Amino acid sequence: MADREKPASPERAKNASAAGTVESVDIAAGKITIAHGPVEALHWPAMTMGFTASPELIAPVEVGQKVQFDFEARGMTARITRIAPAQ
Ligand SMILES: [Cu+2]
Repeated sequence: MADREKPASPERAKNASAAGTVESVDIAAGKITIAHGPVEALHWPAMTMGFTASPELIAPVEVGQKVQFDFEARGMTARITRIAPAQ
């Protein structure tokens, strides 16, 4: 993701949805890496990036799985709030 200067005040969380393929998942650490498509709501291009998520949320997720997910982005940090296999 592009480098940006750290804002003086915390950025507001923005909610968005995306679809992608799971590249790696670390349930214990609550981290998942997804190669996702463009996120128009945030003006993000397609990319591979790490997200945080509760271990319970990502426990059923498997590497290589195609998923659809919702997340909350705060600057460069994004936390998944819902994730499900892509239909
Ligand atoms: Cu991204």
